[in-house]
Amino acid sequence: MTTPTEVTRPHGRVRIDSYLDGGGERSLADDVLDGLTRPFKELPPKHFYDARGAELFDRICELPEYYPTRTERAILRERADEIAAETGAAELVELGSGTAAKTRVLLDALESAGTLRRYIPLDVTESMVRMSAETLVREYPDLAVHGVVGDFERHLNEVPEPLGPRIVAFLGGTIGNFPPGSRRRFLRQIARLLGPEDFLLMGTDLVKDPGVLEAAYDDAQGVTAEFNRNVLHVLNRELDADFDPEGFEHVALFDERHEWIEMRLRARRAQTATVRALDMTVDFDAGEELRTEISAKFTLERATGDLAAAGLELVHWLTDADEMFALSLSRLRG
Ligand code: SAH
Ligand code: AVI
Repeated sequence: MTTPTEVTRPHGRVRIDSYLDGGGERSLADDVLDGLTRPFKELPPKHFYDARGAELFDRICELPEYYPTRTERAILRERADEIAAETGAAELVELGSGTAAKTRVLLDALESAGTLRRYIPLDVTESMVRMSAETLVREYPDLAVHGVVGDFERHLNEVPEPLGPRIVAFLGGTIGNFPPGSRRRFLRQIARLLGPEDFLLMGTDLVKDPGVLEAAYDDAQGVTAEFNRNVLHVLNRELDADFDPEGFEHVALFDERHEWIEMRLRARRAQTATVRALDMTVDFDAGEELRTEISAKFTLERATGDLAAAGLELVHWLTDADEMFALSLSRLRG
């Protein structure tokens, strides 16, 4: 474990450890240097989520076309008591917790089961960790919240030692945003947070009709397009760059061979952006694309294979009646 750059205790039952100062910008700079100098330009999706990006993501979750959030919430509502009984969890660690909206369903079930003691949200968006911590201690009078502001690819070691049996929740299908090689590596790191009594509860979006998938990532109101372009606003602000977000078109395509959605930004015309903080320029030909996200879709076989590669075995596969989305409950292979 390393020392947090900042520890705050805004309330007797809340502690927030922050690990991002400086490191966040460094990693953005590294990702720009690495991803925008290649023939096929690419940026990792974690840079979408500044305060505006987090707000846009929340709006995406409410869109009629974006079925994952409401479907996962419905599965949780139906199965949370069973999950609470099976796990007997005293704490819930949540990776990429965001507003923790769906988390309440799990917290309610664990509270009713009488086992809940602590919630540990980990997210790169500091405002989200603080806001959800402060709201949740008001809503749950016996709950302690230990928030971690950090990058789950770099700061999983900073998750505090367990107080008792735990569930590590990784909801929303965010596991699909990892490229395939690093997805299994990341699952192995998550497995290190688990002891023999602990469980991973992971949300995975499922393979389905490409039309349904593409609509979910290219909504009629253009909210996802704005979310996609937000990464350019982040670069402009954080690295003193001058990308023209409106000079790029939002593209969302289902790649049937890889079974993933790709989001890209396509240059509407030839253009050059300057990234002053890195003393570099980035040229785009007309029609050139920058890949900003993949969102892999799963089958039971794919999820089981990924979990097995991380030393985890499936305990329950929980889906909705239409098999749009699945939650897997897994544990260390005995
Ligand atoms: N779990 C919520 C939010 C999903 S959106 C839900 O199911 O609705 C993805 C979340 O992961 C965002 O809150 C984003 O800020 C966070 N995130 C993305 N990349 C991250 C990273 N590398 N480290 C920590 N959090 C990250
Ligand atoms: C966070 N993640 C699971 C979302 C997804 O569906 O891949 C991010 C998102 N991108 C566009 N819309 C939503």
